[in-house]
Amino acid sequence: MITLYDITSTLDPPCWSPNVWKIRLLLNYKQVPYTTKWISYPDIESTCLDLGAAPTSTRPWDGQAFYTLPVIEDDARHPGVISDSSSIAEYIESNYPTPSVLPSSSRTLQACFVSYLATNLLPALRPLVIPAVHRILDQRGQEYYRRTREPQFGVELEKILPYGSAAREEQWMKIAGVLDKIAGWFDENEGAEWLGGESPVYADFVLAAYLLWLVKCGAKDGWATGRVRDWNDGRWAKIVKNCAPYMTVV
Ligand SMILES: N[C@@H](CCC(=O)N[C@@H](CS)C(=O)NCC(=O)O)C(=O)O
Repeated sequence: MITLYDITSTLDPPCWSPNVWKIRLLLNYKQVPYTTKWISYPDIESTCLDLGAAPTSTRPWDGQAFYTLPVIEDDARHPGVISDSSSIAEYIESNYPTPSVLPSSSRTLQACFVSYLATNLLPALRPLVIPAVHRILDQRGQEYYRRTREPQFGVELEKILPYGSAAREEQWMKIAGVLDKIAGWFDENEGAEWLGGESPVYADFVLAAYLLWLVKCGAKDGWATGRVRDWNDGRWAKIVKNCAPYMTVV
């Protein structure tokens, strides 16, 4: 059985982290049996160290080893502890191959798409979503998040693109620009609901995970007001709806 380590919050169900959503969607889609362990932000490092999970990069705030979730622990295999969402996706695809989400026919193109999301959509979303993440965390998570994120932005979380400011509107427009481009790529395969055509590929779950970040953390002027949700003829709401069968939390 696989254990998926996810970051807890005050939401019900608690999941909100985009990197963990990628893996949860994948496990559910492939119907791989798993359970979830919920970890508070300040406990991620010690949990990873206890499991023997490798760091995934260096911490933006002090250059030390960065321990992150998702991590999976597959007690059926040795070594079965994997960190980093892309390595976890590779592991799940190799060990639970059907239905395939990383076929060799589309692997390179998926890598290009995922890279575009990481370098364009993610940075555009970050200043709008990060202050909203703080609101939904448990108390220890909130304290840790403020302590580690504020130095990166150089201001209090509440002062990052304040509600109603022109800078905030500009940021929403940046997101619209990125999403217009992606919508144009989807239009190249008119009628297809997934990048994978009739069924999803891993890159579909990566896109859905970033949208779910926005949906779940809920900036007050975001998804609930129609921003992103209703853009590009409702394409983004449709993607979230199409992923609903794979959002089960176990
Ligand atoms: N490259 C990693 C990044 C994972 C990541 O950044 N996870 C965040 C939550 S979304 C985390 O665990 N941060 C730990 C911290 O800030 O201490 C992946 O794709 O899994």
